[in-house]
Amino acid sequence: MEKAAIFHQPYGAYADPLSPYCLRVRLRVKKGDLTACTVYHGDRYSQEEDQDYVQLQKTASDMYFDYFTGDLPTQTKRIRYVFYVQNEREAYWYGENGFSQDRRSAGVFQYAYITYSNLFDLPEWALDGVVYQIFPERFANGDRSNDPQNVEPWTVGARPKPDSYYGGDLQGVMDRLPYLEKLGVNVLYFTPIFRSPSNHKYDTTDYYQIDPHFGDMKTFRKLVEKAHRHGMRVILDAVMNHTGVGFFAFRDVIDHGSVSRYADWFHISSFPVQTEPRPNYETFANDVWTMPKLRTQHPEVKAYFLDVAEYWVKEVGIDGWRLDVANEVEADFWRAFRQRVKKANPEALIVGEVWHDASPWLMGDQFDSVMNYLFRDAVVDFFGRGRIGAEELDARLAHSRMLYRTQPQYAMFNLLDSHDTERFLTTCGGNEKRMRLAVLFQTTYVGMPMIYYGDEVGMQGGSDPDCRRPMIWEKRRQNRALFNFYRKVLRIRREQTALRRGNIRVWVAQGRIYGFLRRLENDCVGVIVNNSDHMCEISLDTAAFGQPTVLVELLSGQSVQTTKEGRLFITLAPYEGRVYTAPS
Ligand code: ARE
Ligand code: CA
Repeated sequence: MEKAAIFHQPYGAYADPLSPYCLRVRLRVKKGDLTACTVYHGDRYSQEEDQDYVQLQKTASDMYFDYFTGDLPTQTKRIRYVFYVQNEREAYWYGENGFSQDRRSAGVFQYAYITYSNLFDLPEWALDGVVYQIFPERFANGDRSNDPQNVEPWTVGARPKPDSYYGGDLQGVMDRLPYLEKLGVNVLYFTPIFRSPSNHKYDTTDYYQIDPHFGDMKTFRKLVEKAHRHGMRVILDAVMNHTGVGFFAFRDVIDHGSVSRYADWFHISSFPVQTEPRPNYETFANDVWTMPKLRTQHPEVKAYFLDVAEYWVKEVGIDGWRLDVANEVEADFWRAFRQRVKKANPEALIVGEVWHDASPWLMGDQFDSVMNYLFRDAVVDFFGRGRIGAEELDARLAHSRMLYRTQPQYAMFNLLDSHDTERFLTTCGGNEKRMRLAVLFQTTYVGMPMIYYGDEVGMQGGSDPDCRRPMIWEKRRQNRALFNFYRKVLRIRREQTALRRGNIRVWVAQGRIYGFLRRLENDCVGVIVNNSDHMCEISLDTAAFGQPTVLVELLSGQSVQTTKEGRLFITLAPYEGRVYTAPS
């Protein structure tokens, strides 16, 4: 047995209370090494040796490891436990002292008490969320009277430059709510809408004002109210890592230098403030002088921005925040942010922008979710560029899920692309079949699918700013077949609870064929994709479906027979995907 590969810790993703009376534990072991893993558990004050046990199941594997998972029931919320790990040759107890053939010497892991704050308080609605990302300057122009000067023509051929304007606004979004409803999304994520001099508005001047090019407070309140009436939630972008140079506090420092009462709201190395040849203050990224970085550990800065966060949730009624550059801001700031926002509205959702392993922020005390770029990277490599096979796709996805506790996995913003990346169809070299397969995958996987505006009608574009072209509204220029495909897969997601709330297990990962099962109690949905340009025949096990004699394919509506041995034989066309479930 490869003891060095065996890992557990009694917190975080490895000991995750799902309720006060259930602790989900996870054990990581060398791939293929263990034949069984059992956990003996009991109340940590009990005098007797614990006789209750749970058999763990292998629930995921990545390149090097298998992950075993099981749920330990508890009546007292106070748990101690020890693993019993076995392979063909050996068996050991594994506790906090390490491995031993003697149970007592191995020691026990302790989850002292499942407190209220140990629980992950994810709002229930997130489980059913389908997100649509709107870059307001480019989505729809509903009010010409607020257009910036020199707007460029809103055409299919438009190619935005970093400083282009097209005139999109909030009225435009409001007018298009029926379109969004028809598509089947129910969460709108807006990139910044507060007053700012740029087209993207990540350099905020005033956190309490809607940018006049987008509308005013009245329009926004109306939009929120209407969105809610259409069953849609509204999430705004919280840019609290930095401000714009026009923000009142930074202006004050420019005007008054070191004696400004806001001088230590920023990271300024010398006075007076200068922007040339290089800014003498910290900024977002490399010397982006228009974005001075905030000192979020400063009590006044903290107080100011927590008020902002609360105001939009409590007074205006938004449903959550997406946090810009979230991994460069003080964790204590985000902890306080969570408390203020959840107090104002316990149903609010907090989504960080973290492009990498986000586990420190997803322990339950900071964010509910992140923009899932690890998902995107894997999907780009498999579907988009064909750089990896199904086994590696499965390993990368499993690895990224295993970084996190259970609940945040269900609230991930699973994106194919965003306003910061090349568009996915462009990544696919314009090959719509590959894009559709990726969309099918995205909308059946664990977590919230996030659609970047325009992807659903076949928009293309390279990286920023080309990915921010004005939305195509002319019907004959839209890819309506793709739009209808999105509607269909989103409808399937709505109709199959297992796709939203079920667990996930690999079904097949071989060559360019990838299949997985989503299971919720007795419901099971199986998804399979052929990400290759040739026909593939495959035989699949149907045990997870309860071995029915017939399965229904949900994209075509056709039924298929399974064999007496409980197998399903199918032939997949190039780039074909299927979704199976047992008839109800
Ligand atoms: C502008 C130009 C760009 C130029 C950039 C830098 O348009 O072409 O490269 O300036 O000079 C906003 C605007 C951008 C603007 C930027 C600066 O939307 O158009 O770019 O401000 O003025 C990292 C961060 C991540 C960040 C991305 C962009 O970690 O937080 O970079 N994303 C957010 C928003 C952006 C926004 C800002 C932050 C600033 O979503 O839209 O930009 O408020 C790797 C790294 C990641 C990195 C990622 C992308 O994977 O690991 O950390 O993200 O690449 O670079
Ligand atoms: Ca306008």
